[in-house]
Amino acid sequence: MKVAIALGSNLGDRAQHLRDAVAGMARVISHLRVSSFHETEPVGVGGSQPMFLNAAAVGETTLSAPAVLDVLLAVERGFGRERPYGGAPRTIDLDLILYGEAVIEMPGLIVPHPRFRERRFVLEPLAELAPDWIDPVTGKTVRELLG
Ligand code: PH2
Ligand code: MG
Ligand code: MG
Repeated sequence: MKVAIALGSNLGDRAQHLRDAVAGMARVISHLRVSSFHETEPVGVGGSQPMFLNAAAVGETTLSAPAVLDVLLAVERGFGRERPYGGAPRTIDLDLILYGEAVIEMPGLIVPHPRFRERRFVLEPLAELAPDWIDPVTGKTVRELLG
């Protein structure tokens, strides 16, 4: 199955964190392609936070969506990611955005990611890689969602 992942970091050596996360994901996601890195203002996290470096990655996997999520969380833990509170600055955040054109709702996992349509920091890098991927919920392509 084709998968799309959003990457974000706003703590420490952000570019290195993105590169290391790509290397970690490449062990279970083949044909991995990575967007350019986008420096973005923090969105919706309140207070003052460092700027983010965001990217997107797409590839192929034989894993189920929950198994992909487990890998993403394991890679995050490998960076010593802590979650002191929601929206806290993070060394790395890996979000599963799209899993083919599947719609999945289960405890702890909603795909497509419920907020990706409003997030330019996800759509812009993703559009570099997969502008024609159709969001199964709205029927719009990534390019159309970007507007
Ligand atoms: N991630 C969030 C909330 N806000 N803002 C930017 N610019 N980039 C992010 O990756 C990001 C965010 C929740 O994970
Ligand atoms: Mg996130
Ligand atoms: Mg996350």
